[in-house]
Amino acid sequence: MNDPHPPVDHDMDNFWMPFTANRQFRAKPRMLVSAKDMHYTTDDGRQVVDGCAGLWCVNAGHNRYEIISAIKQQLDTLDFAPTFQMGHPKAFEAAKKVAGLAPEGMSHVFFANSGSESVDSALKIALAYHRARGDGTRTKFIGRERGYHGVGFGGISVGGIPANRKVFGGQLLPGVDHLPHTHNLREAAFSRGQPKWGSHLAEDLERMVALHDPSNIAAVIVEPVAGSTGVLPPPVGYLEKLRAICDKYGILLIFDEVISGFGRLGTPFAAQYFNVTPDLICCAKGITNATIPMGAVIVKDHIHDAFMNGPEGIIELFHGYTYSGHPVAAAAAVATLDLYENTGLFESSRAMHGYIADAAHGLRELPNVIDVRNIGLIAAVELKSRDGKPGARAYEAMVKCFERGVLVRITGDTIALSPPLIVEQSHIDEIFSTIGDVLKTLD
Ligand code: PXG
Repeated sequence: MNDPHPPVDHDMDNFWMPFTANRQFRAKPRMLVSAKDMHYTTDDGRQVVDGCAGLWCVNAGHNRYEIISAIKQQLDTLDFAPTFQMGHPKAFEAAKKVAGLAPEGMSHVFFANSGSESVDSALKIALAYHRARGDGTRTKFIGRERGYHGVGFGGISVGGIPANRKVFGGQLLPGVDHLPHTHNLREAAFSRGQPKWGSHLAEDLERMVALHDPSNIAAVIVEPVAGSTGVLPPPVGYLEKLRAICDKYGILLIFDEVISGFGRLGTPFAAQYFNVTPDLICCAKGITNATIPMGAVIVKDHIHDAFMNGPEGIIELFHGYTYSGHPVAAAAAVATLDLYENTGLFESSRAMHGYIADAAHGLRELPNVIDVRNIGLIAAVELKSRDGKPGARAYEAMVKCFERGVLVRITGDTIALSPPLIVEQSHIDEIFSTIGDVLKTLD
């Protein structure tokens, strides 16, 4: 028998941890050694309820037997096969499953290995599409302030995170402009679900079209719900306006659904929840329940078809990754999407939407709480920043919650919750009562 809690080697010099205060972490590590369903187990044997589905990715909960066994079986059958000028059945099966969840008319799937790669792939497909149609001057991208689209140079260019621009700004893509973000505490604090204020901000796209000329703009990319930069549900009518303006000027609309995809809002994609269909969808994370890295771009049929007009012997899209459609990731995706479907997970998770909203908004009177936001199975509590120390209060809250057995994510001074879709009322009670208790202890 494997020891479920083997001793952890605390010699931690070699792993340069991503998006982490490495020295602070090494001084006081938080180690997770196993997981099942809604819980992690720590190296000191404590159970921690997962309030954020890992990193917004373990949508069906941890270590689901159906997915793990499909991965093991695939490894015993075909460990790797190229998908450049060769094929293997699982990649085609996985693409069909993903397309089956996508909005009508989006039935072509390009595989990558992460959200960041899916974003770069989508941006490249947008450029290549316009070029294939003889519209090659359309090269500019419009992103949005506070957008997060991963960490590739394409993604940080269209993204709107000041820290990225501070450090890497010298070498971002040149032809990019940004819509204003939609966060406004004065107008929309404590909105339940979509804020009523703010749809007019989409009209800024008209100003950009006038400035750059539509003949130069390839695509607009937004997260339908911004996650990483603080949980920002779109104002009522906002996405519809973006769609209409893009249609008017022949601009492609890309939804980055890396966190909103695969049931986070109770529908397969946010596109269906908001009833706004983009031209391309970027996704990752929940596509394999995070067991094996995978990302994808789902493409509208007419966009895919525009590539298929040249001579049959040409490579239509000069792009791809060694591991695009990797057999093990593809097997994980097929098993994951089957599990979502067979258990009716997206539908059943909707029963928790109101409950998590109530629990989150129940914290509004606590000290330092300046906003509460929610949509689907996402909730956020924004705290007032300490003078001169942005992020410090939320960091302390995160550490204290972890010590009390609840894992939360923080971004700036916002605590973000995005539990696995199997979450039950008792977990939500535990998560929010712990956050509430912790907030009362913070100065
Ligand atoms: N787009 C969006 C919208 C994302 O949220 C990415 C792209 C990049 O995905 P990869 O797989 O390359 O990391 C993301 C990633 C958080 C958090 O706590 C969010 C992400 C990653 C890590 C933490 O908000 N989103």
